[in-house]
Amino acid sequence: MSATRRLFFALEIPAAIQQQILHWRAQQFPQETGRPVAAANLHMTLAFLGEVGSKKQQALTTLAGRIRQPGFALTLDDAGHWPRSRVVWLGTRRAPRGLLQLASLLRAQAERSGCPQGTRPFHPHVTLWRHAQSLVKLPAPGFSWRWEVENFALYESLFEQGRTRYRALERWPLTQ
Ligand code: 2AM
Repeated sequence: MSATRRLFFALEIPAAIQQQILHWRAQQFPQETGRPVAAANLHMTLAFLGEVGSKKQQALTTLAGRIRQPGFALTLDDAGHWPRSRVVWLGTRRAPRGLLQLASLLRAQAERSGCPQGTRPFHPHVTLWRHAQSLVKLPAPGFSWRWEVENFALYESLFEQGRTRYRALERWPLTQ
């Protein structure tokens, strides 16, 4: 059997915003909230693919490369806690149409290519904490980060020396 990789499509968060979020998180949450996600690992998943072999990866990247849609502005201005998955996240109060369209297309392509997408609806989020405590006091509203999303990427999830790291393998521009 050939080797597989753990893959997902996601939006990158600009490095300057990753740093601002880290700073804000340190001010807003106590350290015992959970396991903080490293700045470079902050991202927004569009479609999770799971363990994928090279043939399927090729098929998925060919389809991704055919996507033609304009970029969009994304604002992170919401936060939440999912006790079951023990995740604390940042999200958006108003998901832009372009974001929903892109995720929906990638998820449909993934499903058709043999990467089941499950039944839960897409909830765009950026995971901030993992293994969160059962009770988390969420920050007061008023925070907001906004940027122009101009591309999306295929990421590989690696587990090295006891740490998870995400590596962008390929990027596609959002242009019509
Ligand atoms: P999470 O941050 O909510 O855990 C890499 O693991 C990325 O893929 C993360 O953004 C993670 O979402 C997402 N992910 C992992 N397993 C998943 C699954 N079974 N379904 C959907 N997304 C998943």
